[in-house]
Formats: sequence, C-alpha cells, structure tokens
Amino acid sequence: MAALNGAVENGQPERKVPPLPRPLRGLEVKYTKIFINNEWHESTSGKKFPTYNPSTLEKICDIEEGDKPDVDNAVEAAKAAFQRGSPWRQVDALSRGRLLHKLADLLERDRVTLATLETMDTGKPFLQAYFIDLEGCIKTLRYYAGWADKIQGRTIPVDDNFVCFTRHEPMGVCGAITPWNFPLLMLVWKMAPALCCGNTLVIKPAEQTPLTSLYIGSLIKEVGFPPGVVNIVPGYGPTAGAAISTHHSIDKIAFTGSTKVGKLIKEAASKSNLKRVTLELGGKNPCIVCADADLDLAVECAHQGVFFNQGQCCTAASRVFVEEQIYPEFVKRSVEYAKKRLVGDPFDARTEQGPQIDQNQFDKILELIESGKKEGAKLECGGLAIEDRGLFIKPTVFSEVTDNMRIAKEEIFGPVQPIMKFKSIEEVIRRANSTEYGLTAAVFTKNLDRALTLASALQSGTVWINCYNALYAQAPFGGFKMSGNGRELGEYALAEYTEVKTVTIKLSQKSP
Ligand code: NAD
Ligand code: NW8
Repeated sequence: MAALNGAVENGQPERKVPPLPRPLRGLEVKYTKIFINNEWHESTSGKKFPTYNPSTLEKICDIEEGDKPDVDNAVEAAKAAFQRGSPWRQVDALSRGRLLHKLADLLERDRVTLATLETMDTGKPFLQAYFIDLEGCIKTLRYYAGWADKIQGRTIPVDDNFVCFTRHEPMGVCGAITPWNFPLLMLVWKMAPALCCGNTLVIKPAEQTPLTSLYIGSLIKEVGFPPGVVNIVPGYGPTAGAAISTHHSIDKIAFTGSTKVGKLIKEAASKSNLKRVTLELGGKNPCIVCADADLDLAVECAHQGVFFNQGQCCTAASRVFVEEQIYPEFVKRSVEYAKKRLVGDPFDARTEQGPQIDQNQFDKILELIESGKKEGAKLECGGLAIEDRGLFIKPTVFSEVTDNMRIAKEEIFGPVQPIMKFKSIEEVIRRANSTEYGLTAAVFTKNLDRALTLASALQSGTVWINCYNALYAQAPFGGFKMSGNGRELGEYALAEYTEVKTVTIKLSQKSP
C-alpha cells in the first residue's frame, strides 16, 4: 500500500507510473505524394501503388509511384540546394544543429501519430513503435544536432615554410534507400548525420512502408529546412531505387536491406560515378550462452533477441549456441517463453508480436521452417502460421540444430529460434565465425576472461555481453564481412558523410 502524504514505504519513495500512450484510432493518412523542393508532387508517369496494413491485409491508401524521371527531379532539387551560395550552404553549423533539434521536437510532438502510422504500415506493436522506434529517432536526431558545430579538420605539420590543414566538407547529394523493418528509424540513422554535416538528400523508402517517411517531409518543411535539402521519392527498388544507385549526380548512397540488393547497389555505384556506398545488410548473429551464465537473463535476452520485431531484425539472435551442461534446461525455458509470447493485433497493448510484413516474407519463413523439419531439427513449438488470420506465424523454437542445416545458415527474418549445442570455447568461436555475415554477436557468461576472449575473437561489428540489442546513438553500428560496409551512428558515421580536403599553403619565408 502506498503511504499517505508522499511518505516513504520500505525506504522507497512512491513511484508514479505514467499512463501508456494510446494509438490514434481512425487516423487519416495525409501525405501520399512525392516530396521535392518542400512541395508535394504527383508522379510523372501518373502511376500509384498501394500500401497495405499487414495485420488486416486491407489497403491503407495509394501512394504516388516515383520512377526515374521523379528521381531526376529530386536530384536536381537536391543539387541546386547544395550549390555554393544557396540558402542551405549559408546556414551556419550551429543553426544546422538547431534545425535538427527542432525536427526532434516535432517528432516528440507528433510521436503518437508517427507510431500509429508505423504500426499501420509495418504491423509492429504500437508500444514498440512508440517506445523503441520513435525513441531511437529522437535520440539520434538530438545526438547529431550536437555534432553539427563540432565537425573540425586538423592542422598538420609539414615542411617548415608550409601550412597544411584539412577541412571536413559535406559530400553533396546523398541517396538513402531504406527497408521496411524499421522504416523511420533507418531513415533517421541516415538523414541525421547527412544533414548534420551539411549534405542534401534524396530518400527512397521501402515500397511496403512509405507512410512515416512521407510524414517526415511535412515536418522538414515545418521546421524550415530550405527547399531541396530533403526530397522523398516513394517507389519500387528496381525502378526508383535503381535510378538513385545509378545516378551520376548522387555523391553517396546509404542502404539498409538485403545482401542481394546491397551488391546491386555497389555494382551500380561502380558502373556509374563511383559514388561512396555504405551498406547495412543482414546477419546470422551468434548468441553464445556459457554454462556459468545467469540463466534467467540469458533465456530472456536470447528470446527477445530473436523474436523482437517479429524476428525481422538485422540484429536477430538467429543462431543460439548453448554449452552442453545447460542445454536441456535452456531449451525447456526458451520453449516456455515462446509459448507464452502473445501474438495478435499490434494495436492491443498486450501484444508482443504482430504479423510478418508481406506474403513474400511469410512464405519464405514457412519454407525455411519446413526445411528445418526435413533436415532433422527437433521442432519444440510453433512451426505453423496462425490459422484463419493473415500473416501471423507462431513463435517457433528448434532444438538439436546442426550447423549444416539451412535454418542455421540462412537469414530467416522471422520468429524462429534455432538452438545449437557446444562443448568448448575454441569450438564455439570457430562455429560462430564460420559465416559470411558479421553484424552482431552476444555472449552470456559471468567469467570476465571468457567474455573478453570472445569479444576479441568474434568477427562482428558489435559484441554484446550479458545484454542484447543495446543500441545507442553514440555507439557505432555496422557489419564485418558481408554484413556491410561502413558504420552508422556515433562519431564514426560522420566520416561517411564528409569528404576530407587537404589545403596546403606555401609561405614566402621560412620561420626564423
Ligand atoms: P530489399 O533489400 O529488396 O529492400 C530494401 C530496400 O531496397 C527497399 O527500399 C527496396 O525498394 C530497395 N531495392 C530493392 N531492389 C533494389 C534495386 N535493384 N536497386 C535499388 N534499391 C532496391 O529487401 P526485401 O526484398 O524487402 O527483403 C528481403 C530480405 O532482405 C529479408 O528477408 C531480409 O533477409 C533482408 N532484409 C534485411 C534488412 C536489414 O535490416 N538489414 C531489412 C529488410 C530486409
Ligand atoms: C538508436 C537506436 C536505439 C535503440 C534502442 C532498443 C531495442 C531494440 C532496438 C533499439 C538510438 C537510440 C536507441 C533496435 C533498433 C533497431 C534494430 C535493432 C534493435 N534501438 N533499442 Cl535494427
């Protein structure tokens, strides 16, 4: 019982729990057109494409379908906005930071609207959209807002009668091609550092999920970014996406999505103008649980690690390696968790898991589940779609998984947890690293020596110890090997959005 008059009970002050945010019912979609020069345009071709709500399979609305001519218009606008002497080039560094802070303010103001739109378009639980996606967006914008006036070159000592310094200049027009699993967050990871460094942007959101990206167009205008600084062209990959990756006036491209398309983009960059490319591709991320781990923590983190966002996460813990002594207990507890996971309406506050994004992904996941059964893994629970409903899949756990099975090798991108057994640290290092991917890895142990040995031996851009999905705006994120090129977030991402210019000056006299 709470004590009266704010008095304390058990030495703890009474805590006020804020009420949970509620989604907007009957929200009308306002922004469905192509955003160029701070104005809304119809597509040159006159074509539109539908976007669906994956939990009801109903069409939400039609969106103007951008293609090459629309990308050309967007690039022209972005190029003009980057010209020497343009309004944007005259915005000083401190003011660029203020514009980003103002954009973050508007995301805070419209947080419920944006989270509602994200849930309608992706099917992710509303509370996750609100507390994770929007939180990450706002923090990333504020983090890069702070960097805007702290981007500095160096002074470099060379020959005595020379002065040499570097300038970290914006690159120019940056393309951003984003995926459907975190539509707004992946956009902000690219837009915030790009604008912070003074670039202009042409953005193509995933065709499945254009709504929140287009809403951002209205906020860009409201904040007061000059026309042409941010342009958004919704459309399909092989058309609008390819027009961006092959464009000769785009100086850099940032992509998150599949390895297959990542390769196409790098190829298109090579064949066009050698534009800079950063890629954030998939992972087959090992999660290593040692016998001495805090078992409750490890089971919960491995569960959340793979099932979060319907399993549609580049960081998904999709290869769980468990030391043999605790293997049966770990599997038993993981199955209990999976069976309890609440699947359903993403607007219901109790829901932990919504539908998969589309029929393609749904079919691919069920096909991989079938391959697991056929190749001899033990299906502990799930393994099926949920009957009578759209794209929902039961949380699935496989034990007795071996490294040669497809479910242990291929990115599933669905609610499927493959659990393997290991005997020694040397063995698990070798097995964890025997993949072309290298995005993240996680280790659960109380032994400092083991933890740090694994942290140094694992080939991945991130290693989490006794935690999972611990992402921060200030900590770089990206892949080793085929999980990608370059880094997003943190100070490291600034290098991906600036060119370094060396200025060398000869003095007429040597110093005395
Ligand atoms: P995708 O790579 O095709 O889509 C990502 C983005 O690339 C979208 O905006 C898409 O329109 C665009 N695109 C597609 N073809 C293009 C082209 N030729 N040129 C330029 N842009 C193009 O991903 P998908 O097909 O939607 O999903 C397939 C698989 O990709 C998933 O099963 C999953 O394994 C992986 N994936 C990974 C991530 C991630 O976060 N790393 C996100 C989404 C999907
Ligand atoms: C940027 C991102 C975050 C953040 C917090 C909590 C859980 C999961 C994720 C996450 C700045 C600040 C915080 C998460 C998000 C994206 C992917 C995987 C996990 N991000 N978070 Cl791809």
